[in-house]
Amino acid sequence: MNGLKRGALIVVEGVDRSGKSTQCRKLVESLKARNVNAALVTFPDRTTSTGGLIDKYLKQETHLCDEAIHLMFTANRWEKKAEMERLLKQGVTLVVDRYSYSGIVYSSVKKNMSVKWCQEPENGLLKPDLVLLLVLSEAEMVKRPNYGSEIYENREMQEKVAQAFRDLSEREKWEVVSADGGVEDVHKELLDKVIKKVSQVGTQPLHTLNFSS
Ligand code: T5A
Ligand code: NA
Repeated sequence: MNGLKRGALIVVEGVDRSGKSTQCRKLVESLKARNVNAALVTFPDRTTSTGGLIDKYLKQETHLCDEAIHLMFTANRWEKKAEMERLLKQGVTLVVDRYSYSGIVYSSVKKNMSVKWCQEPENGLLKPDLVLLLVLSEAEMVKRPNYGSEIYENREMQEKVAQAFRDLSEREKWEVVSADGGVEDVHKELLDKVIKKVSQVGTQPLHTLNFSS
């Protein structure tokens, strides 16, 4: 490296309606207000060619078999890898709304695909410096605006996803943050962790994901 400090790759994960998009937007705003160069990245990115197909699948306007949609979500991340790497190396901190972990968790709870099979195509994508898991309690989950009509927006699926995220967070030692508080309380907790990480990454090299089991 040329001594230029790179940006941090920050990922926010959690079940549907845990407040990820709200929090990611606020994190970018607060970082910018502190003169930290930051940008928002969202997965799935519904604006790309694979994203258009994913959007139709989620809205149940088209059908794809489980394996095919899994690979579409992964391809949607691969499409953005080069741009993300370029921005990080230019010193831009990326706040990422869902990433490979959503890909692995939502697909593998369907049971017909093993975790190992789901992980494989994610290997080689950029490895986050920090993963923040938003955890929503049962009591709070029922208070959030109703699920919409997208394909995974049902209680049974979300409970399986919540459990899979909890298991993964223990194994990978993520930062777990309660999503039950008000928007500002959750934001403050996340921002503290993000600012600490941004100041730590400095000139550290970027790594890639390497799931092995
Ligand atoms: N998926 C995704 C895969 O299967 N594989 C993959 O690889 C990827 C990347 C769409 C689906 O795709 C699946 C997972 C999903 O099922 P999406 O586009 O991220 O993924 O989903 P969205 O519908 O856009 O977002 P979510 O449903 O996940 O919601 P968020 O972003 O967690 O929540 P947010 O911020 O939009 O807030 C939801 C509501 O709650 C309120 C908000 O105002 C909003 O109304 N709210 C709060 N209310 C009270 N207290 C708080 N603290 C609140 N924070 C937010
Ligand atoms: Na969202």
